[in-house]
Amino acid sequence: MISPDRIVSTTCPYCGVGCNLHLHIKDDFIYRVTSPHDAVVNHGNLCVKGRFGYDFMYHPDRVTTPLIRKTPQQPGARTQAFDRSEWRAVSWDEALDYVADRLVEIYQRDGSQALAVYCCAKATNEDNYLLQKLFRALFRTNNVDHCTRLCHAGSVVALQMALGTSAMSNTAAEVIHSDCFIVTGSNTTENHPIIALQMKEAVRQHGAKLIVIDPRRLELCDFATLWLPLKPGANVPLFSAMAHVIVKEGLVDRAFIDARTTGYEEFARSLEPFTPAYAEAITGVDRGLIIEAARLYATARNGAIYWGMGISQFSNGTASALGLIHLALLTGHIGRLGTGLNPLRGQNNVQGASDAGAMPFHYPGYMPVDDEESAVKWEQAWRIEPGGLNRKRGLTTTEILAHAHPGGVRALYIMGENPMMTEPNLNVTRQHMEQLEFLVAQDIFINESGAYADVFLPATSWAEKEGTFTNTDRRVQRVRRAIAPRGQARPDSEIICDLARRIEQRLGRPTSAGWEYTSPEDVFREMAGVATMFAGITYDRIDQVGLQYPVPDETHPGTPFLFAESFPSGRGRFFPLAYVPVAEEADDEYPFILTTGRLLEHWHGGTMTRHSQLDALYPAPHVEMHAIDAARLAVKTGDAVRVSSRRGSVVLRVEISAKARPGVVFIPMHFSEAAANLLTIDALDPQAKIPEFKACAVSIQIADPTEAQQLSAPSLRGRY
Ligand SMILES: Nc1nc2c(c(=O)[nH]1)N[C@H]1C(S)=C(S)[C@@H](COP(=O)(O)OP(=O)(O)OC[C@H]3O[C@@H](n4cnc5c(=O)[nH]c(N)nc54)[C@H](O)[C@@H]3O)O[C@H]1N2
Ligand SMILES: Nc1nc2c(c(=O)[nH]1)N[C@H]1C(S)=C(S)[C@@H](COP(=O)(O)OP(=O)(O)OC[C@H]3O[C@@H](n4cnc5c(=O)[nH]c(N)nc54)[C@H](O)[C@@H]3O)O[C@H]1N2
Ligand code: SF4
Ligand SMILES: [Mo]
Repeated sequence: MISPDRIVSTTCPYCGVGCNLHLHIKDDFIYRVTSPHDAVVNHGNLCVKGRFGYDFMYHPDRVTTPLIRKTPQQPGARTQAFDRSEWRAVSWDEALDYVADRLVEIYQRDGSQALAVYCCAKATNEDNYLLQKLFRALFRTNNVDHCTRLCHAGSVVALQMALGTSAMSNTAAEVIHSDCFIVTGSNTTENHPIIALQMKEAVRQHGAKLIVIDPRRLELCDFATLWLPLKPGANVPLFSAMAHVIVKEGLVDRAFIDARTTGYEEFARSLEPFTPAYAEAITGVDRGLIIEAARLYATARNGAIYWGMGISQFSNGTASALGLIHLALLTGHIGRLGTGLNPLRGQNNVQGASDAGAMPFHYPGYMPVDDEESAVKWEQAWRIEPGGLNRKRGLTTTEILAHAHPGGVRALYIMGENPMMTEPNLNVTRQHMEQLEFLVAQDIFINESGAYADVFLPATSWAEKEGTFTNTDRRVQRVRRAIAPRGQARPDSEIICDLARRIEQRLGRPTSAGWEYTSPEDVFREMAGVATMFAGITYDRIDQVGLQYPVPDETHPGTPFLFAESFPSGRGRFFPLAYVPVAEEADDEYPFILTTGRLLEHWHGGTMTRHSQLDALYPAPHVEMHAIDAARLAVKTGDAVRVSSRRGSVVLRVEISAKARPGVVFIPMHFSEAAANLLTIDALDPQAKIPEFKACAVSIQIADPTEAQQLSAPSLRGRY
């Protein structure tokens, strides 16, 4: 048994649950990860990623020196370079001077709109705050966004419309205080595993009733009272039919509706067509189940709703989320312990990156960029001349690449994202990437997007830097430097400040915005000085246990659940909804619906987990399908097939799965050798601009023997 030199307490770098990790260190090397039993969020439990997924930082492919491409890249003829021989190792000075020169040149030639930045939901609040500040304060652009656009954008817009705020209303662990809860569009067991444990405990120990609404037969269905297997994309008619039943059977909370909401009468009238029979015809869910689910949730003492990507990642994602919000407003299941509207946030710090202003429509603290008073506050904080900040909303991630053409976006700065794996319709995304004039990647690895870059800036991983992450419960928690940075890698915040000073010098505005910080805490203090929801949070106060914002002052204990008295918008608002089908339905040519998503062992584009020992647990992609479909195609588990959509095609092996339903196949998004996003459609939700990752039409053929030979040997996990 090794005895550690030290044990460092920090927060998991993978998902939004935000588990507390203890990193065991010997000779400046992390050899083991555990979690203490008194950890507030996870009570000592960790999933396989938290426990074993940290080792990517030691992988030989990790880049720890700044790099510049040997062959200068031209717009239209940009190529991918993964091989280190195509790059030149350079000093930090050379790399940062080069980046500053090129960005300033493009800014002075083409103006603010020619620059854009992708921030990073893996990086800290402080990192994201600084990067959005750099682009807003120096380049005067709001073309600032991050992967939240591909994630809960539909939920965020819907919650803003209905309640005036967008974070999870309650703490996930409060599920043990619910007597009925709905889990919909969330494969919680694989994607928020520790919250799934708490959900199962709520069912087993506390007798709560679980309603799962999901096209796939998820592991949570084993614990559910009801499972409603709907057709992908049919959320609106299903939730509206539940609302219809609640209204018709008089199960509404009339006192709550009168006191706390607006628009009920018109909304109730709009539900007329959404009868259970109509919903059954569209969703494929038995009307009896719809009625039962509505009654169970409405008559609960404390009902809660948890949801994920199966709600938001549709061209009707905003309407889908509104459909859920209506259920809570009708029944008053909000504003109390064990109730609430809970969009489970995905990345370790997607909540924090959004809070810190890494979005095109608002500054840190959700202060709108087009609101004069907000802009003035940040001009003062950043010591910028009055009227200096851009009042125009910026482009979203999905729009930034689409604007990569002369006269549009010319330079893109990507801190820790991977659009060439994670945006829809990759063949088109690739054409956009090729059109950029200048591309910077700041990451740990050269991922599929960084491979297109002109410059690579090596960042440290989460274990080599200080800062904070904000989990799905709005809990701001500490991240600590446990080991020295590998090679010349530097924390994101240091890279950004060093670059900002060089840009300021070139723009002739020396130190106006202030880029000299003594520590990440200093950065947090600056943000909390204006973004008042953090005003009472100090590093001292969150040294042991994080605090849930809003924390308005230093004596405030934090806010486990929101809306006890009112909503930020005053009254909660109902919005009559129409059913808009998915952009591409199955037909004779493309007879299957493809839905995409995640596996327990892997993370998004795979950059971290495929450089980790986790890869051995699930080394190759599969397309999951129902036994009936497999029989129809005359394939069995392990056979190689070609899956094609109107946009692209991939070759991978079949897995006949008990989770699948006939006509709907599932491909995980993690594997570059069969990238799901070569197939997906780039239809967007008109309000939230989120792509329709969860449904498109595909055909499936048995692969050529030569194609099949190129695949790695069949390997199956078969546990969930
Ligand atoms: N292991 C692992 N964990 C992760 C991640 C990861 O990459 N790997 N990523 C993190 C991130 S950023 C996020 S956002 C979360 C995402 O976590 P989830 O939201 O659980 O993500 P998905 O796997 O995309 O699954 C969404 C579910 O939606 C269902 N679905 C599809 N269509 C519909 C529909 O029309 N209606 C309904 N109601 N459901 C539908 C799918 O069957 C699936 O079960 O996970 C986080 N956790
Ligand atoms: N088909 C399909 N596509 C999807 C989805 C889907 O369900 N289906 N889901 C969407 C969703 S919900 C999301 S959130 C997006 C995720 O999309 P992305 O954010 O683009 O994906 P990741 O693979 O998580 O990229 C994270 C990158 O950050 C790097 N990194 C890690 N830590 C640090 C750090 O501290 N500093 C820096 N600088 N870099 C770091 C990693 O090496 C990696 O390259 O994908 C979306 N795409
Ligand atoms: S549940 Fe999420 S935060 Fe917890 S160990 Fe797993 S990946 Fe990390
Ligand atoms: Mo996400």
